[in-house]
Amino acid sequence: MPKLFFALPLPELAPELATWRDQRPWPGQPVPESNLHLTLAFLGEADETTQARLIAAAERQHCPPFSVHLDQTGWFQRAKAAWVGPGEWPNELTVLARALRRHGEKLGLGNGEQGYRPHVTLSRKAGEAPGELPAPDFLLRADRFCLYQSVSTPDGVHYEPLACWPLRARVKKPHREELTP
Ligand code: 2AM
Repeated sequence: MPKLFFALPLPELAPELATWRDQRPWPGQPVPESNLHLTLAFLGEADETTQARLIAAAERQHCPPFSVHLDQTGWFQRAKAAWVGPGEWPNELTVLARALRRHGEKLGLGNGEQGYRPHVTLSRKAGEAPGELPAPDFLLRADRFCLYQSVSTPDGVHYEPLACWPLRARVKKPHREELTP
């Protein structure tokens, strides 16, 4: 069964992030540019029926577009992942990530973790944190999110989008009085 996760794609930022990382001492094995993403919710292995249910739930998900300032570096010691991420982030991101995690949990998916720390993993197998560096300064303009599957190949893992949805605010239904002339 494929491993799934929801994430923000980084079509404009991925090349900039990879160049930025490659221009300075950065620990670990670089994540290929085409694999860079900002995870919203990790789901894990899901069969086809569960996949279809996730897609149906994501289709009904509303969230206005938002921007995230990636201005920090960090390191997850246990996962050995070195990353860039925001010091502060908009509530929309927290709410979207939580909603997607809950869709997964209702289907028996997820890793049981409740906290959410947005980040873009730039390298894996990093034995140490990124050293003292000028702070990153990247603006992620999020206007869609995707359901990805991890595909293992002889060249390593690739992340393939199964489906993407635009970020759009819920359209407020007008009150009855507003409808009558
Ligand atoms: P990360 O790189 O943003 O940390 C696909 O495997 C993605 O899901 C990875 O890029 C990783 O996100 C995240 N992921 C993998 N295993 C995970 C786990 N056990 N718990 C949380 N996130 C995980």
